[in-house]
Amino acid sequence: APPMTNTSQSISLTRYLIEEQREGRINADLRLLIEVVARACKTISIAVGKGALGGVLGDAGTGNIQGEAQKKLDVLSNEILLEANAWGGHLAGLASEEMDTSQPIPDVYPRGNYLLLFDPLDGSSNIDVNISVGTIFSVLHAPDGVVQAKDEDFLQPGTAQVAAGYCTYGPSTMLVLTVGNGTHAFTLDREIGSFVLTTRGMRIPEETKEFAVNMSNQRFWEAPMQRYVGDLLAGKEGPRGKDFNMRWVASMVADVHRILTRGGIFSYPLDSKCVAKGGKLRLMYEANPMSLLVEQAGGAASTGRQRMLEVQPDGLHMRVPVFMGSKSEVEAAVRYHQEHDRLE
Ligand code: P6P
Repeated sequence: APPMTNTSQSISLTRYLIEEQREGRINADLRLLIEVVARACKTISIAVGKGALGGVLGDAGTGNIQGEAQKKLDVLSNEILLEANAWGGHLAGLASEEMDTSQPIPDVYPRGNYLLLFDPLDGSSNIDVNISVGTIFSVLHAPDGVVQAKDEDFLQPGTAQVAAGYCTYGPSTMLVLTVGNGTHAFTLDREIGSFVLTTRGMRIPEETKEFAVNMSNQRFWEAPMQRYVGDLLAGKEGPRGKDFNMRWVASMVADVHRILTRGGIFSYPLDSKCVAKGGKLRLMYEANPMSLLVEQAGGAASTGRQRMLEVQPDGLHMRVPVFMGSKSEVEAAVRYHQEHDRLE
């Protein structure tokens, strides 16, 4: 790739996507779909950035299928993404964390053969305390001949994703994207209003000394997770032979972005509070898109017992345990689970 010497050399998201299309990795429809999602993320970024001045903080007074109270910005972000993608002409259906079932494309609009899934504003409990939140999205092909998708058309494993990405609304607004040819980061240039390529080919270091987990759940974890984290905390004198640091933003996009940038392992394991539901985080529009981004950056992603991208979904809102990040650390965490299961 040409060196980015100055802004006249900078590569916009549009130019990056045109280059991918020219090399035959994506078609015009998928390019358009990604551009529409990116534009919606810019609108969400502006709304999120207004904070208390935008009159959109606080609860919406409604709940979603997860039984979670919705923030006004959850609902607003969901509406922005629905509106932006309904008329685009490249979709056979849409699914969102905020909606019980997938949404058909209104009859007045043309159809395409892509399916878009998203978590419009993940980590929204952090909104009211001004901590980074993000939008996560995943793109699948609709099954052949399907022009009005039903829920079951979305139930494809993560390996079937043709694109995945997130937008993190932090000190800067960044779009991180893969179309299956590496993971790349774009930073929003607010003056010209476009995403500029700032890291081509993100790589997660194979080793790490940093783990991300909500430690307050420790007494609820299953045995292999107790042992794994206990050994991390034992540090240099323990079986891992090195000291570890911990970070937990409680905003998956912020935690995973840090890990894509400097390494680490993110985990939201099974615990006795969420085991009945299969885990806390959702497969289709959280774990799968993040897992594709992480694998494309040389990392690994697992449920603790299975490669995340090979999980066969049984529902739009299916939950899974999550381990993702530095390859050798994820493999270590998986080994604790495998040893436990072998002895059981
Ligand atoms: P906890 C946010 O609600 C979220 O879905 C993820 O973004 C985040 O990683 C996790 O839940 C935080 O969960 O139990 O620590 O609040």
